[in-house]
Amino acid sequence: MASTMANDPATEVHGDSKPSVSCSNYVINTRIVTITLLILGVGISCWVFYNKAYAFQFLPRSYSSSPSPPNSSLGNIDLNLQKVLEKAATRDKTVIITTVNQAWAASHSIFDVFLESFRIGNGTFKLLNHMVVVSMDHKAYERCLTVHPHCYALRTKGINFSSETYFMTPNYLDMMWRRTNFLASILEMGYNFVFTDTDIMWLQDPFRYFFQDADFQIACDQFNGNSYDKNNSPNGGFMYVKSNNRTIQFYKFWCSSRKNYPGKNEQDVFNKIKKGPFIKKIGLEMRFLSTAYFGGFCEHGKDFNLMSTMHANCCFGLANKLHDLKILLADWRRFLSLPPSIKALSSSSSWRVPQKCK
Ligand SMILES: *[C@@H]1O[C@H](CO)[C@@H](O)[C@H](O)[C@H]1NC(C)=O
Ligand SMILES: *[C@@H]1O[C@H](CO)[C@@H](O)[C@H](O)[C@H]1NC(C)=O
Ligand SMILES: *[C@@H]1O[C@H](CO)[C@@H](O)[C@H](O)[C@H]1NC(C)=O
Ligand SMILES: CC(=O)N[C@H]1CO[C@H](CO)[C@@H](O)[C@@H]1O
Repeated sequence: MASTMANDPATEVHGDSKPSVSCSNYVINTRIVTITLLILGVGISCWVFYNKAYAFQFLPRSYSSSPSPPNSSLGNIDLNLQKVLEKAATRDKTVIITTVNQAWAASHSIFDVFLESFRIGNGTFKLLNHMVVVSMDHKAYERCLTVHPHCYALRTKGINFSSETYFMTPNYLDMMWRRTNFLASILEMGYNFVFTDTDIMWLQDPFRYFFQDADFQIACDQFNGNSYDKNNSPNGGFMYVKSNNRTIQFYKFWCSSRKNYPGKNEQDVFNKIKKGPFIKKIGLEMRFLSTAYFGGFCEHGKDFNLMSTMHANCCFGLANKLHDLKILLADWRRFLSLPPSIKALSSSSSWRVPQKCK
């Protein structure tokens, strides 16, 4: 996935509203590491295939200055993002956010499959009107403009997030933190969001499955049956976060905790801090979403009638994900075409995946 942000001399964020939140303290360091790796040629030769939960993989092969935004005074940038959010938001100021780069947004790649899921999902088509596609590079932005009404370019000067990136390399970490910081600024601007990885298929409207009383709810790779239990294994690829003082404080804390866990991605750090006293102190209501509704290749419920989203987690490699997600959508289509009496049976259907994702 994506991320690192703002207010760092090394990065220039198209849309970071409040420089007060920074996930990017280590950008310069990690950039130096990245450059060193590249010089050594390590970046090209080591295919670290270790992606457990994460969707986005980026290879740090290309590392060059991306085009800086035409005119990057912070005021303009905020206005840009503000405009996109205003247009896309629901009446209660909620947006769906996903991030893409060139490799993922390319024609016939994951982004197309992702959009297809909204079109064939039950009650999901209308949700596309509320989705903001955040692109990490220019090609992804151009591609978005051709297929979707709400596109936003999140740009980083000097870092090229265009291609696949090795899981847990410095470039990967920067992207993940940048994303977290970006989401923090969305909250600060007063918008609630559902963040979704692009390798999550939206099969049914998730809003009817969300907890009404939670500030922060997150999907899981494995779910132990208790939505309050912080021992669940969360997956940052799918979260529903309401904008309020508690969540804004929490995101600031999350971002600032990066420095205490060098080399960790935002999900690892989340797992470090989720049980800490800070959450209690600010009174953040955190819940974990059941895999019966928000499933994935790691774990999922059996009843298609309940299934809201399916994530290509526990899978690495864009091509493998793409292969299996297409089969997953075919399975879903087949389920939808069953006669109602059969469809209603909880055992009417089963997934033929994971295959390549195994
Ligand atoms: C970033 O990397 C991609 C993929 O390797 C490449 O096609 C593109 O030209 C690069 N962008 C810049 C601005 O260097
Ligand atoms: C957040 O807290 C401030 C005071 O600390 C208060 O003025 C404001 O209304 C609060 N905002 C929300 C959204 O609760
Ligand atoms: C579609 O969703 C509605 C509720 O929003 C539900 O009543 C209906 O059974 C769903 N259809 C299928 C095929 O799951
Ligand atoms: C704030 C800023 O960067 N302004 C620049 C916008 O672009 C023009 C022309 O490229 C520059 O002259 C400004 O300095």
